[in-house]
Amino acid sequence: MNNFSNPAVVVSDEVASALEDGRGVVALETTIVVHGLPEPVNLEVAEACEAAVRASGSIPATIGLLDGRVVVGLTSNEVAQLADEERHAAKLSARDLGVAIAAGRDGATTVAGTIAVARRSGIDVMATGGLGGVHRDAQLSFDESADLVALARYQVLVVASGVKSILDIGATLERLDTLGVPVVGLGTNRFPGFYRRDSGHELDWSVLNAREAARAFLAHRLFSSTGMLVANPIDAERELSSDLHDRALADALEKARVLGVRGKDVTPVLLAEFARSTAGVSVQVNRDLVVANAALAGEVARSIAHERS
Ligand code: PSU
Ligand code: MN
Repeated sequence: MNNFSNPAVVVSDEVASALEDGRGVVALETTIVVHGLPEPVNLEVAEACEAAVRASGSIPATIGLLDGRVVVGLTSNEVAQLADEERHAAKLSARDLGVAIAAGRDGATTVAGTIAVARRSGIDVMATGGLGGVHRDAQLSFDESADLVALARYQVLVVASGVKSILDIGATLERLDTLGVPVVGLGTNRFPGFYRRDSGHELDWSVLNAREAARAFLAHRLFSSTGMLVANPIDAERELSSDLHDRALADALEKARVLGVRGKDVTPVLLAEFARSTAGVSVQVNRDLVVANAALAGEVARSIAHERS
């Protein structure tokens, strides 16, 4: 089944039959693989996320654009093609999809781009590392990730380890409030700070497990057309130490300021500087949290499928 019935979108046989059978399906993004993590860990993460979703009893649907066709359920070969630097895959938010399709481009989808595709394909759940958010200088730059508006627009449950600490976390939570997007901690009422378990911000709501998250989302959908954020903190023994974190954060913000980066490049530059400053430790933490989020998303998708049947 192809809900798009449009040649610009190709749904893999495995994903199409999982959707038809009412099984849990988890959308996975590709920006993290192409623009967020260095080689060779990026491709290992893509594989590990798919394996984690399968181990939770759901089917992964990695999403990206190849030669102007949106693929829902990329093979690992196709992910590797996208990540090949020579192909210069673009970073695609929701607004970029149509233009990139028409231009016949390759592209990696962000959270916003991925949930736009997921929603239209009938996929309810997505996993990522950290949601995009409001940048620290947003009052001057107006830089607020389109991920926030996309979550308000597309009814998809996103599992993330909060938002990256490079952002203005308090402002991001305020925007999610305004946009009507519920934020629910998994086993915690503290909002996670990506590399660290606790960003210092409290949450109004928490759930104990994937099943409760699934039920909350199904109930939310009775009254609202927005998505929902399930905030899953990294394991305590895997988080970045506060010393290392604070030093890397200062380095990263300074680097971005000196380079004067703008727009789409801001997040990749900050993440790369974090990796340099922590001698790769932040990459390992990022890897671990994304894979854990994929596993949780797999459980949530399976619970949603179960509750509906
Ligand atoms: N999570 C990660 N690494 C990433 C991202 C998320 O662990 O690179 C990506 C996602 O694709 C997210 C994007 O949508 O960062 C945010 O980019 P921007 O701030 O330009 O909206
Ligand atoms: Mn931005």
